[in-house]
Amino acid sequence: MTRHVRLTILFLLFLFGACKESTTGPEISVNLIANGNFETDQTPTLQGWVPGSAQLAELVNEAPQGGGNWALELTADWAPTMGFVYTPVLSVASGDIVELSAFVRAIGQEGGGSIELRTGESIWTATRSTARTSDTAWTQLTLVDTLNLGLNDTVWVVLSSFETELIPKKCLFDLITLKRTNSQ
Ligand SMILES: [Ca+2]
Repeated sequence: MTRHVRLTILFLLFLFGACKESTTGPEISVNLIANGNFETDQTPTLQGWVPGSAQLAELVNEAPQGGGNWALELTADWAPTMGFVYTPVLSVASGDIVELSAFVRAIGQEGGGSIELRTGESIWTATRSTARTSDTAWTQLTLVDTLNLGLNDTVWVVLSSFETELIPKKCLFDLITLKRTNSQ
C-alpha cells in the first residue's frame, strides 16, 4: 500500500466520522420550533401549530420586543380548556437536555397561560413539564428538561390558556423557542 493510498483511506475515514457525527441531531442552539414567532414576512400565521379549537386561537397585532408584529392569543372556554395549541418536536433524542422558552402576557387580572413540554405515546396521557404566569406584562418563561423517551414516544410543545368556569381568560404568546443545550 502506497503512502498516497493510505492517506486517502485515512481521509475517507475522517469524512465518514464527520458525517456520522452530524446525524446525531441538529446543532445545539438551533430553534427546533419552525414557527415560534407566529408570522412570516410580517403576515400572521399559525402554521405548524394545531389548535384545540380554532375559535379560541387568534393572531393579534401585538408583540413583545423583538417579536415582530403578531402574537398568538388563546382564550379559555372551560375546564379543561380547549384554548391551547400544540406542535410536535422532531430531531430530539432520549437523553437530550432541552430548554423551552416563550414570552407570555396575561390579559386582565384573571388571565394567564402556561407553556408545557409533553413526552409520551399520546399527547393526552404524556408526562408534562410546565411553567406558567399571570403577569400582565410580557414575561419570559423558561423550562429545562432532560428527555427520557421510549421507542414510540413523541415530544410536544403545548401552549395553553388557564382553565375557567366563569370568566373568559386570555393570554398572549410569542417568540417560542426550543433548543438542545445538552448541559444544565
Ligand atoms: Ca411575533
